[in-house]
This record gives sequence, C-alpha cells and structure tokens, in this order.
Amino acid sequence: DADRGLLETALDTGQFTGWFQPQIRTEDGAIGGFEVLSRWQHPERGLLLPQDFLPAIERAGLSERLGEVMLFQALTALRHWDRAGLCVPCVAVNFSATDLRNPRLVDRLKWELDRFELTPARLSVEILETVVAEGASDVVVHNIAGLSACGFGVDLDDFGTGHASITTIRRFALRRLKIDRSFVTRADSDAAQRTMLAAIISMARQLGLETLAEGVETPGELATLTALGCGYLQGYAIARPMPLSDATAWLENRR
Ligand code: G
Ligand code: G
Ligand code: NA
Ligand code: MN
Repeated sequence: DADRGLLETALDTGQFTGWFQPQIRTEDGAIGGFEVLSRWQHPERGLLLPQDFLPAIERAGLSERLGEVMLFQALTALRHWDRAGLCVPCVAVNFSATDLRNPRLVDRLKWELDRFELTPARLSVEILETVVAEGASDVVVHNIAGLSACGFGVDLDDFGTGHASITTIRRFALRRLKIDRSFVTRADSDAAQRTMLAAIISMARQLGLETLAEGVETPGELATLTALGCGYLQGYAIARPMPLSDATAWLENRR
C-alpha cells in the first residue's frame, strides 16, 4: 500500500538515521557505550521520533529493514570512532520482538560484525522486557542464549514495566537490566522511589546482572543512583541523543 511504499523509499534514501545517547559507567564516569535511537528526517514533517513511525514500520513489515539500517549506522559510527582514537566500548541497538523471533538473527549479526572487523562484544542488543515476559517462544530463548554465547551483550530494556517474573528473567542469558525511567524520576526527593531502586539493584546484583538507570534527568537523580550503586547511567543529565557529528564532538570534548 501507499504507506509501505513511502516508508520503503524513506528507508532506501537515507531518511532514517541513528542518534546516539551515551551510557556512562558510574564508578569512574567512563563511556560504557552509546544507545542508537532511530529518527526519521521527514522531507515535509521534519524530525520524527520512534513513537511517530515505529507502529507504521511494524504494520508494513519493515522492522527488519529498519533494524538493518540502524545496525549499519551503529557499526559505521564505531568504526569511525575507532579510527579517530575515541574509545567507545560498544553501541546498543534496539531490537523488536520480530527481530528476536528470526531464527537467523545470531548468524546475521555475527556476519555483520565480521564484515566491519568488529568483535561481538562491541554490540549490545536491547530487548524489551515484554519480549521475554511469560510465554516467550523457544526461538527467542535460543536467540538470546546464542547471542550471549557469541559475546554480544543482551540488555533488558524498560525493566520494571513489562511484567517479566524473576523466573523468566533467570531463564535468559542477560547481561544488564535497564531500569525504566519511571523508577528514576524524582529518586532524590521520593523515598518510595529510592526503596524500589535499592530493591531492583540488590536483586540484579544477586542474579549476577549489571544495572543501568535510564532517563536520569537531574544532578540529584544522578547522585542518588550513584549512591545506590547502579552500574551505568543514561539520560539528559549526561547528554541527549545526538546525531553522529554531535556525538563525536561530545566525545572529543571529554578526552
Ligand atoms: O528517543 P526515543 O523517543 O528515541 O525512543 C523511543 C523508544 O523507541 C525507545 O523505547 C526505543 O527503545 C525505541 N526505539 C528507538 N529506536 C529504535 C529502533 O531502531 N528499533 C526499535 N525496535 N525500537 C527503537
Ligand atoms: O529504548 P528506550 O525506551 O529506553 O529509549 C529511551 C527513550 O527515552 C528515548 O525516547 C530517549 O530519547 C528518551 N530519553 C533519554 N534520556 C531521557 C531523559 O533523561 N528523560 C526523558 N524524559 N527521556 C529520555
Ligand atoms: Na532502548
Ligand atoms: Mn527503555
């Protein structure tokens, strides 16, 4: 249909780009990596956010295509930073439920990283908590185990909102929980928020999982998450998502 044709053209002509938001290691402030977030530079409507186009992409059956575009941009950025001597351990790409159901996912990612002469440790795969929630199919379990075994990092996005049980979480070979920003907001001024954060961080530690807090917006929230022992931080308090050129300038300013 018309929608699909328009989206395909937009994908083919480079209207979709990845924006980069840093993830910082709490203990020393070092760069842990960058999350790649898709943006659509629409010729008439301007810059569009995932909420404006992801549903249409899914409906048109183009999520795999968008995934390919974002992966390509992520790996291109890593290669660019490597050549510039800017130390970025990894990039994190968002994968949809559809991606995780593809039995060829692990082989495809291995092949892509190989093509860029990058080791699998340079790519983190972000998956939504809802994808691993009860009833996830065997192929999803198999893919995540395969990704971990190959050395990719697998991070659970929006943790705390998707109703995955601890039993489910333990079934998957995950590296990191990304604590949803609804738990992070006002963590400095709201004791109930702090209690939940402390519980999540303690549980993660006992399960052998790293933690990252997303949506850290203020210095107060940043200080609280640091005091609570959260491993990684991401949010406007550190930097907003940026186009590649701005992310590169941001890295250069820090060294
Ligand atoms: O900046 P923000 O509005 O970028 O992103 C909103 C949501 O869209 C986030 O939860 C993020 O996980 C998701 N998202 C961003 N880019 C992509 C993408 O390339 N693929 C998928 N599947 N989700 C994405
Ligand atoms: O994948 P996911 O839901 O985690 O993507 C993060 C989303 O949150 C993106 O839409 C990104 O632009 C947005 N975001 C990143 N940092 C902040 C922040 O500090 N505050 C708010 N409100 N949103 C943020
Ligand atoms: Na994400
Ligand atoms: Mn998230």
